[in-house]
Amino acid sequence: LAIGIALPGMLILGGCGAAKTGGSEKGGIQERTIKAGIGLNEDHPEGQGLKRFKELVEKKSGGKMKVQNFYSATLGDDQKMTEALQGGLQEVTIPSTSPLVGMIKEYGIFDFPFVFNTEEEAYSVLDGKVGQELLKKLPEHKLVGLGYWENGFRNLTNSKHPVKTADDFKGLKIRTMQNEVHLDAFKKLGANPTPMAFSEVFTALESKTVDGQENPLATIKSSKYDEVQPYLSMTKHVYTPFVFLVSKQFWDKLSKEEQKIMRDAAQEAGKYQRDLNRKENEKALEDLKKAGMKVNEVSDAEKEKMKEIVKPVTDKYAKKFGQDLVDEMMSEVEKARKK
Ligand code: KDG
Repeated sequence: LAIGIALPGMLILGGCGAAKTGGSEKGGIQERTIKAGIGLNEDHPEGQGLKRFKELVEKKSGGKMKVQNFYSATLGDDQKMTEALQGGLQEVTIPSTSPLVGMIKEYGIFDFPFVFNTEEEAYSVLDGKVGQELLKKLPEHKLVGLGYWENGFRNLTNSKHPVKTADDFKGLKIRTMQNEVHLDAFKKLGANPTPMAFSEVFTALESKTVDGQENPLATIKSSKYDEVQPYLSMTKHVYTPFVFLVSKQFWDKLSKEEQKIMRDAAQEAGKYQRDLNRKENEKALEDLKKAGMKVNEVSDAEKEKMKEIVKPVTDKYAKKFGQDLVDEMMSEVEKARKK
């Protein structure tokens, strides 16, 4: 009788993506529900990419694997969702790598300012040896990484004045991600950085708790920061990626076939997401200008100055994260530059 009672319960759990029976030995495709959450909204290229992921998984599995998408941090911020994956309470999230640095310090190399000039340079590092080596560090933290999507080059917005020179950062209260490299770099520039979860940023800008924030154009537009931030400065100071994470507890229950469906869908949707993101960044610039934001470029000479000012920060963290890894990243960038 006990078994008779336990079995239906287990089947229901299986449907929630938490099958207790080792699906990996069984092979085939089972009924699964995959809860996927992100911090950005549905309009953002990340939201559109997640939609594509859902369509692909459902199609490839003949409708057996269902993906439920949650946007705008309704399941929590990047850190909270990552913890939910580790605890087996959520199956998928696609955070910035920056807030993961407390867990895997090496991810901090992607927070170094002014490393990449183009998206292609970033792709060559992320999809090459360095990026793949870092994905291998995830399973010991109960996570599986299926590749990198694009957040992109970050630009500064604020409510005080245009930022054209390194000096213009002085005294600005800037929201940053929860990441020590970002914090130290902005401090070096004379700004007053405040770490904060993404979901709190709009309100903090609106209430003037902070003067500014920095994010890629697609985020500035989709999060409507133009309504509360008059100045947009094209600092392009850092490229930050997204990493596609799956709960290892969930992953280990999947059959090889199911794992392949997830992997292929994350990669296909990721390619679509990166293309869309680049297009959206271009379009967003025009839209933000039309919406009345005062946009200024930052000269290469000023960017060089900013890079020089933050060099002690990158030198310090290169030692902490591993000089060899940083050198490998830089040599990959050099190679991509010659192509
Ligand atoms: O979905 C991702 C977002 O939660 C976040 O990572 C966006 O770049 C971001 C930020 O500034 O927090």
